[in-house]
Amino acid sequence: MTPAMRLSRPLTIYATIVLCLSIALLTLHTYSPMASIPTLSSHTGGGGIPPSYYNNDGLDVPDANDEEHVPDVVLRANATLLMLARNSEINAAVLTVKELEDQFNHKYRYPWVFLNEQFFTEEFKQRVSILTSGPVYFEKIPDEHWYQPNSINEAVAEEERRKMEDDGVIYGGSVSYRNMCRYNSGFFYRHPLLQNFKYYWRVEPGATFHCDVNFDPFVFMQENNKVYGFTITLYEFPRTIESLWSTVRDFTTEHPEFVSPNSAMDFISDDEGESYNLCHFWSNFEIADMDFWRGPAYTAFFDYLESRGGFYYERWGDAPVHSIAAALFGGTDRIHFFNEIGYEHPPFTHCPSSSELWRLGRCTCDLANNVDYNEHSCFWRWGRMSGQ
Ligand SMILES: Nc1nc2c(ncn2[C@@H]2O[C@H](COP(=O)(O)OP(=O)(O)OP(=O)(O)O)[C@@H](O)[C@H]2O)c(=O)[nH]1
Ligand SMILES: [Mg+2]
Repeated sequence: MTPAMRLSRPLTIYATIVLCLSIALLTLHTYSPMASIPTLSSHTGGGGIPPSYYNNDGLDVPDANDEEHVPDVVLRANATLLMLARNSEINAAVLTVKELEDQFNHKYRYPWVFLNEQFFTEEFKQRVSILTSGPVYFEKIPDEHWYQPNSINEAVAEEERRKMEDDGVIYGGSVSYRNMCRYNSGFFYRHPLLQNFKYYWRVEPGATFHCDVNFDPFVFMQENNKVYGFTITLYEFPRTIESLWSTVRDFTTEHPEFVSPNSAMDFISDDEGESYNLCHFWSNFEIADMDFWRGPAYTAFFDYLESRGGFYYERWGDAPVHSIAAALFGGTDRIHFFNEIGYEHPPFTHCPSSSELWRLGRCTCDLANNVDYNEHSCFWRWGRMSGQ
């Protein structure tokens, strides 16, 4: 061995160790979701969930049969998961419940509330109850909250349904769909059981959750004073809401005091309120504050809408009704886009727009299949306004 070789040997060993360590670190970064949490904020763009909200100290998964092992989980927000469903939707319901339990709720164990205008069957209750990690309630909706009120002239309503059906409007001829839209607009949060809760996450049978949710969205809502959270934005069918915007304008003219100085008017109107651009948050996913719906602005607003009868004479949906109210009375700062939550309600999917979030959430959606950036979505308006 030459002196030069003797000198270079420790250097070679040192270089090899550094190389191996680098490869190990790179591999760890690539395959361990938790490894990237501290750097998350730099990858999520403006307005994402800050790293401090993530449950990154390992998941303390409860075993339903192990009474002694009570995981260190604290219910930190007054919130519930909420599903309106028919007994006939049991197969779709259990798939969605299991998915959300596996991806989110087994770590947080929030209650579930199931609502139905009929009594839930024993089969429904049993098949759902084996999946849930927290308390579960199966509630019948009071009749007076669900069915078409006597104030509606049924002959007029029937004629309008017939015309809408002739025009090929989806659910145009359906009374039960209208009951559902009106219920979701103005009644669910009045259910006696829901008086105990402030926040809810609306979940529909058949919806798909594509990513692990390793943070508590309710705590995020609470700590950031948010009233409404969404994942997907779309355009409404104009034929279903022909007089909704003029009704909104009449209401805000009578009650300017309810309109937030920071209103999200630019999301719902392209001409400063003259007309509605049909944009709405797709309400089959909602994480929201029921005290906002119970508050003076929305209560007066819903009563006003109800007095015009448009839930039955037209086919006003809860999505535009909630969205317009959140935009005008809540305002931009109180509405949150949950980019992290991969969500699908056929035919549309929201997949997190950053590959970092997609990897962290172990998402099953295709990054390239994201409704946010196609022509069906209003998201660009939200992005422009909110910086998200
Ligand atoms: N109990 C009950 N739930 C209903 C009724 N109609 C709709 N729902 C529920 O209300 C929610 C919305 O109804 P959907 O039929 O999914 O309406 P949609 O999402 O606008 O339409 P789709 O594109 O067909 O899904 C779902 O959670 C349904 O389970 C009903 O008559 N009774
Ligand atoms: Mg649906």
